[in-house]
Amino acid sequence: MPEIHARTCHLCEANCGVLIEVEGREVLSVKGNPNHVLSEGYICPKATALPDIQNDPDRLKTPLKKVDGQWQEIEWETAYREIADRLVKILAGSKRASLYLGNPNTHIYSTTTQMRRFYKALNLRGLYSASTLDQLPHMIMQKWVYGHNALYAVPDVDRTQYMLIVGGNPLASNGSLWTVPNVRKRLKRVQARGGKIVVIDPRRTETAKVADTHYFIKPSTDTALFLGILLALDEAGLVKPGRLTSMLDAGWKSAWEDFRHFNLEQLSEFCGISVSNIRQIANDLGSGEPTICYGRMGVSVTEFGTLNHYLIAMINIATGNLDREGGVMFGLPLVDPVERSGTGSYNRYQSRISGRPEVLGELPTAELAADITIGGEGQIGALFVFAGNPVLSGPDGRTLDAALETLDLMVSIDIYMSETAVHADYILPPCGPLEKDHYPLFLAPLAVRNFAAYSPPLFEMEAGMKADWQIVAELSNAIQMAKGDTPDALVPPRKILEGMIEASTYDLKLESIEAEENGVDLGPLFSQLPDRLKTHDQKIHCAPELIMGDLARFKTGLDTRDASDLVLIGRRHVRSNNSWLHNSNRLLKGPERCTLMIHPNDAKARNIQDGAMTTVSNSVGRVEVVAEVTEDVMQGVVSIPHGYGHNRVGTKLSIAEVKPGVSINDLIDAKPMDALSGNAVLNGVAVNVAAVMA
Ligand SMILES: Nc1nc2c(c(=O)[nH]1)N[C@H]1C(S)=C(S)[C@@H](COP(=O)(O)OP(=O)(O)OC[C@H]3O[C@@H](n4cnc5c(=O)[nH]c(N)nc54)[C@H](O)[C@@H]3O)O[C@H]1N2
Ligand SMILES: Nc1nc2c(c(=O)[nH]1)N[C@H]1C(S)=C(S)[C@@H](COP(=O)(O)OP(=O)(O)OC[C@H]3O[C@@H](n4cnc5c(=O)[nH]c(N)nc54)[C@H](O)[C@@H]3O)O[C@H]1N2
Ligand code: SF4
Ligand SMILES: [Mo]
Repeated sequence: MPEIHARTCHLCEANCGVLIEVEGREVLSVKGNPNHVLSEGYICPKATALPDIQNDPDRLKTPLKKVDGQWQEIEWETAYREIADRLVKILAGSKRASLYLGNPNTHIYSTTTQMRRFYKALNLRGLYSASTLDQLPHMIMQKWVYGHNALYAVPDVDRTQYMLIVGGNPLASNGSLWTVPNVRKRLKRVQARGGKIVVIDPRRTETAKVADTHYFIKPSTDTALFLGILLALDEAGLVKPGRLTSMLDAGWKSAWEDFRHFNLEQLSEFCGISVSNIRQIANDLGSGEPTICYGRMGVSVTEFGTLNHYLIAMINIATGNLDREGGVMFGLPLVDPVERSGTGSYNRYQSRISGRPEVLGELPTAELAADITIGGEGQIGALFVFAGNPVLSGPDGRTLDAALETLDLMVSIDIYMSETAVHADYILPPCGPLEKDHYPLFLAPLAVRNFAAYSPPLFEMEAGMKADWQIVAELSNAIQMAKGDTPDALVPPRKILEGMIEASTYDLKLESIEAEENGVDLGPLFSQLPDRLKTHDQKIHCAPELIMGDLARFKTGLDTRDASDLVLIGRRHVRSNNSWLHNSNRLLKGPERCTLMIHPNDAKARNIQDGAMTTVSNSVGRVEVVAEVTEDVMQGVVSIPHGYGHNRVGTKLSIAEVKPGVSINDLIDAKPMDALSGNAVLNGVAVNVAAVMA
């Protein structure tokens, strides 16, 4: 008899409620759960791929060991022991072990509960992760301004009257650092109550198309726009922090002195948005009604990512919209990272490669290849990659490809023989997505409403398989034993989660949350300042020294920068998920998605027809990709989605290989970074584009 199971989709930050109809182990259908407290029936096409991942014949089911270039199956215990022995020998020399954590870790709460054990086993100093390809600028800004790296100000879209979206495309991404299922409906509701949505993006994105206004912006120039908005607010007498005033430190005054050194006309020219349009945006943001300024990937993965997020925070403060209903607000999740963990470290040690400070325990992923290949004390000899695919997702993937081959030991914990895993000596594959439990540990703090939801595993694990957390815990223990240490006792993740929930300020238990198939609504976001601030004086720090230093650096660049001919940006599509959801027929069907979007004028100047093959090249690399001539991308800008390039030798992704596409990251230089966070610069890269002669 078919049965319907309610659970949460763990594939992205939205955490939609899904209803999965099964008969035995067969999935008959996946539908949105209309009664879910957050998603109200919404799902995106990716949810329907959950069974495709679960049943994918390419998904790895047994631990593998590479012997003379050939993969052999190996028992778990043997794999653990061999890895541990090899690692201990490496650690006894001058080389170190390192770890790269990929994006899916954000969605696997259970492994988080075992991570400390893993770090200890590896003697880890400096983690590499997808965070330095993504949100580290937000986090370090939050530490410096609000006093804790996890104090994310979430757009309270359900009660706002105006939202400025800069460098984010939630209609494709389903929201980021913003758990907001069915964002389309929520944005439409803003418009239905007379509010406005404005998008700033070098591409007329899916979100731009539903917005009231869209402005093109020259890539990597948003800092100028944000400064321009601040100046225009000042000029119009709209700087009104209101009740926040008493929470602002002395830096508020000095920051404004720095802002006023800029010139609105020059800023406008730099970013390509007219002075009158900047004034209009400022007037709307400062109207006194609840408004939001929100920025995401497009303003994070640039040279001034941290500065950009600081300026966004200053705009929301200047208009009185931080900690205000309908503005941007801090969540109060059931399990609260702000209360549970330290505020975050900075500069405890430096990168061996560049001398850059460690940021929140992270080293820049853009330096990973160099850390493997450049000799000297502390060179990486052993690398563990956990749910990550940096060969496709990090800058200059070809160089990393080559670097991984030189490691003394590489271990990949992954469900697929990916472009990265293919370089490993051992692959340890965890169980399928429907065989594990889910709790939105990292996502609930980012949600538009405080909520909790727990999904138990839908299926029992297949014989011989293990969950991610088990692999991490057991491997760590084997390493500790090989070192001659006694491993710590193993506490299962569920038990740890129960403890975390019991320690929370809410009067709830895991069992009662589990019993609520539609999730538990913990109410709308509410005002929490100044209590929630974690700065030593409980004030908002408005002029952190390092950020103000970077503002000065931006000023110097503003006067000297010259524009390049064509610059490359990335994009996301609602049917893909970074580099790893291309092995589902259901998601892959439809037109070719890995195309070079190019404006008609730029195409014409190069004799490029729609659908023709082009070469895109620069000093880093060269790819051949089909042109999609479209006015949706601004003149001077071309766009290739990231996560493609599934034609590397030795991978096992038979569906993805049919439409391999090319990797945008083969064109991205690993050297430029956000000076403050070490975040990679993934957009705004100069390229040459030419037609391929038939
Ligand atoms: N040019 C450019 N590059 C980008 C971006 C961009 O916008 N432009 N975006 C960046 C961003 S925001 C991010 S987050 C990164 C992502 O970068 P990564 O995290 O390095 O890459 P993913 O593509 O998410 O790869 C995830 C891997 O985890 C595996 N996996 C999936 N589920 C599980 C699981 O349950 N357990 C285990 N063990 N493995 C699993 C998949 O098979 C895949 O190999 O990419 C970044 N790269
Ligand atoms: N379907 C799908 N959903 C996803 C993912 C996915 O791969 N596919 N990935 C998930 C992950 S890991 C993340 S981090 C989020 C990201 O979520 P978002 O940030 O919402 O997604 P992006 O599509 O990267 O949006 C970045 C936008 O910035 C624009 N942009 C590029 N350069 C600039 C610039 O210089 N200035 C401005 N103003 N804009 C610029 C791009 O054109 C793009 O529209 O999405 C998540 N959700
Ligand atoms: S938006 Fe799509 S991928 Fe994200 S949680 Fe919802 S159904 Fe899953
Ligand atoms: Mo991301």
